[in-house]
This record gives sequence, C-alpha cells and structure tokens, in this order.
Amino acid sequence: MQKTEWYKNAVVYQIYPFSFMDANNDGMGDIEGILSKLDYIKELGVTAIWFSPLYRSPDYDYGYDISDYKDIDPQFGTMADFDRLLVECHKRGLKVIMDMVLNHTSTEHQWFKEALSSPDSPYRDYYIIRKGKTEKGKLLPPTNWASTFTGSAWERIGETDEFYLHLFAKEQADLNWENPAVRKEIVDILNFWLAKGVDGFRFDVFNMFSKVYPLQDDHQKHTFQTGAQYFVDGPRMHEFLKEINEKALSLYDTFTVGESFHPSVEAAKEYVRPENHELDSIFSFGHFGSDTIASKQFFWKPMNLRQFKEGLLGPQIENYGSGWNTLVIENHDNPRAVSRFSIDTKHYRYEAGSMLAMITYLGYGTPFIYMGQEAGFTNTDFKSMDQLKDSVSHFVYDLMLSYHIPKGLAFRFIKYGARDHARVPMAWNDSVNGGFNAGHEPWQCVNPLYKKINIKADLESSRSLIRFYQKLLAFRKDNETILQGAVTEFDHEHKKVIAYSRTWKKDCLFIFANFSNKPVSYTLPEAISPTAVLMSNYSDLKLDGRTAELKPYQAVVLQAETES
Ligand code: TEU
Repeated sequence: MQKTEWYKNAVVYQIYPFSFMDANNDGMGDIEGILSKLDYIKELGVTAIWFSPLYRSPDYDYGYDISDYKDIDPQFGTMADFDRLLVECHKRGLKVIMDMVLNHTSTEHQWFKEALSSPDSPYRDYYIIRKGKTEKGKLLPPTNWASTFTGSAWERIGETDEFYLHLFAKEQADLNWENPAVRKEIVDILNFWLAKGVDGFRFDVFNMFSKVYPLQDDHQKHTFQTGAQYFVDGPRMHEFLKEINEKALSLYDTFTVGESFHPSVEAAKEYVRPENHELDSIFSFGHFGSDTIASKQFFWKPMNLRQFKEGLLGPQIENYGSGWNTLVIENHDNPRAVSRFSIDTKHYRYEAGSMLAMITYLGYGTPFIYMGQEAGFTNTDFKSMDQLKDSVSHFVYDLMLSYHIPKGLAFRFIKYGARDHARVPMAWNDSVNGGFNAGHEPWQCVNPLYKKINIKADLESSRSLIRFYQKLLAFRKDNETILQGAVTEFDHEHKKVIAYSRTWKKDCLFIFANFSNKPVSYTLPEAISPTAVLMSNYSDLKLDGRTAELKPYQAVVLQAETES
C-alpha cells in the first residue's frame, strides 16, 4: 500500500476516555460523551484523535492492562458505539489512532488465565515464566529486577516455585515476543482494528518488547536494579517491528507513534528511519526531565531551560530529513504543563500556556495536544493521598515512607509529579462537576478550580487560550516552512530565552520566547534579519532595531531573511 504520509500535516488530540465526558452520568467518561464533543475537537483545528485504551480492562492501570484486545470496555459503551465513533470522526475528517499496549496484557486476559490453568498449557509460553532462585533456603525471584512501578518485577505464581515477569504492575504480565504464536496474535489484533478502518496506533512502551536471554541479574550499582539494559531496545526489537509492519501496518495507510522507555539515541533513530519500515515516529520526552531530578517524575527541581531546549529541539535537529518527530508538552502520564517547568501560573497562565504552544508546535513534527491543555488546565490542589486514584502515586508514596521520608514531604513530592493531575475530569463549564456529567460523583475528583477554569469560560474570555490554539494551528496548517523546514537553534546558553529558526527553500521563520515571568531584553542573532512580525501571544512587540523587549512569557514568530 502506497503511504500518503497524511500524518505529516496532522494535529493529534489525545483523549483519556475515563475523564473526557460522562454522558450516562455514572461517574466515568464514555463513548457517547466523546461523540457529543467531536465538533468542539474539530473546531480546534486538529485532524486526528488518539484514544487512550478503550478496550476491556480491569483497570488496575486504567486501561493499560487489557483483558480483551478485540472488545470495548462496557463502561465506555459497546463495539457498535465504537463503530459509530469511527464513522463520526471520519465524517468530520478526523483520523482515529488507537492505543496499543503490547508489552503486557492484563492478568485477567484469557491467555494468562489459560497459562496459569495448567503447567502444560501452550499459553504458558505466551508469558515470561521462570523458576525462582533458592538462596539459603529462601525462594527468590528469578532476577533482581525492579518493576517500573516499584517492587520486584516478578510475581510468584501461587505456592509454586515459579514467577511471571511484570515490568509494570503485577496485574500487567509481560508478553513473550520470542514466541511466534504471540506475534501472530498481535498481527491479528492489529489487522482486526485496521480492517475496521482505524488509521493508526500509538504503541505503549514498545521498546521493551524484546528481552535479552537468558534473563540475568542486574549487577549495576544503582539504588534499584531495574535490569533496564536487559529489556530496553533489546536485540530483536527491529526484527519485531519490521514483522508487524510487514504483516499489518504496511497493508493500510497508517500512522504509528511509539512510546518508548528511555531509548538510546541510536536505537531511537533506527526505529523511525523510513527505509527500515518500523515506526513512523516516536515520542520525545527529553524536555520533561528538565524540572525533575534525574528525570524522576516525582522529584522536583527548578527548571533548567537548557535541558528543556535539548529535549524539545534536539530530536528535531537530529532527525531532520530522516525520521519523523512528534511535538508533545502534556499527556496522561504527566502533570499539567502550565503548573510545572517553574512557570508562574498564578500570574501568567494564559501567557505561559500560549508560549508553550508556540515553541512546541512550530517545531518539526506532528503536534499532540492533551485534552484540556488547550484551555490551560492546571494541576489540582489535592488534599490527601486518598484523592489520588493512580496506583503509581501510591506505590511511590509507600516507597518513600519505607525510606523514612516524612509523610508531609512524601505527599508534596507525589503531588508534584502525579499522573492524576492529567486525569481529573474535564471541566467543560461551571455547572456541577464542571459539566463532566449531570452530578454523579466522578471516579476521580474534579479540580475545584473548574468554576473559573473551564472550556466555556475560556471560550468566552477575551484572552481565550482555545482561540489562540485555533489561530496557531491555522497558522501552522499548510505552512511549508513549518511542515518541512530545517530547525536551527540559537542562543542555546541563554537562561531565559528559547530561540530557533525554521528554514525551507528561501523562506525563514524565527521563533523565540521569554521563558520567564520577568521582562527580558533579547538581541536577535546576527544571522536573522526580521522583515515582519507574523504572530505573538501579546498584542504588540517592542522591537527596537535588533533588540526585542519581551514581556513575561512572550513568544514571537518573525518572518526573516537569513544569510544562508
Ligand atoms: O507509560 C510508560 C511509562 O513508563 C511512564 O510514562 C510511566 O507513566 C511513568 O514511568 C510513571 O512514573 C505507559 C503508559 O503511558 C502509562 O499510562 C502506563 O501506565 C504504562 O505505559 C504501562 O502500560
């Protein structure tokens, strides 16, 4: 199938179905709710929707533990509802991207149940099951690896001496990709959805599919032996991706984006190199580490702008002309952008939100917008641990307490990085539960700020961030320089300003922004000669000769001439 590469001019909106819109008022989001908001999404100027998992799941990890890959979870609706959703999206010119979690299945998946039902079950080899080690008469897990979600990565099977591997929660058993029967099932699942008409996939932690065998202990001197070198970018990764590409993805005009777990720079490039026929793109999250210690989500540090620039712009520069990129500033696994990166959200929520959108989405790649981000939704001021529903928040909190970190401090850390911030119900208006539903208690508490910060209020405001997003996406659309131009970074060492140019043929755009809450005087690089101001998130720009007087969080796009 000849690919049209439609994704290169696409803008993707991510929906976390639990929290988007609850039409039947049972406390959980649903497909009917999503259907009622498709016109809103379309009007933003996006062209595709990525749905976080809608499949059947017991929800230990809110849909990322799938128990049936070919069914819709009843709490969201039926397969007929999904089919209608697909039709309605397509009717509006919106492509549909499904989340695919193929590193692990739920332990409630039929395969896993069968695997455990008998030692002779062929399904045993669908998973990674090993005998434990006995040391000094004590039964220990087969290796010392720690799960990404804390604790051992192995769970003992009943009273036996065997364990199964789970690199995430114990309810998420890792699949054995070495087994051709597993890969056949996977190809079949992908084709099932493609035949229905979905347009692409987001692959969850894909670069963990291939493990190094025989499995062995991690002897690195870290606080936690994760074993990462034995399962990240494993030896058969490229082969596995090529296989699913050949047998499923390449048969349709698809788009794929891989979510990877700390990939090496070299491997990341290979996954998306077009000649390799693996994935179209992967997410780059490097900039998310700019305000956390050692990229550990819960450990706050003041934002380091240089690190942010490297994370955001590095992959765009590295991959130029080779692999395709994605442009992301929020998702369901991270706190809200305007509440992090040391942003003064109290005074400059609109300015910072629009600045982030400009510097992110004028880059080289496909923009991904996380629901609510377009209205500058903030973090929630959670009052206690029981308001947090994500098990990761609890696992990490318990781990901190086990290291004698005082409760108050541990709670502050968790509150800083919690995935829960992105997962509170959408605030559509100022009515009960922010208009998420008709009043039933939502599965996760609403952000009490909904009375002030909600979609309706934003749209009615003279400084509407949503309208700014619409303007920005319209500016971007069909702009050859934004879509194809090379990225050159300037003033990398500058501690307050981020600046880069996009050049295509004879055209040059210069994008720069003040990433601080203080005015900044910024002199344009020698190579840039401005000819016009094309866009800014303030109504005016003070440009005195070559020096711009930038207001807090002011971002600007200039039409420019370059020397080259
Ligand atoms: O996330 C992968 C992942 O490891 C992280 O982003 C994770 O959220 C973080 O380390 C927690 O601190 C993907 C999904 O996006 C996430 O929602 C799932 O929980 C995870 O895989 C397991 O399927």
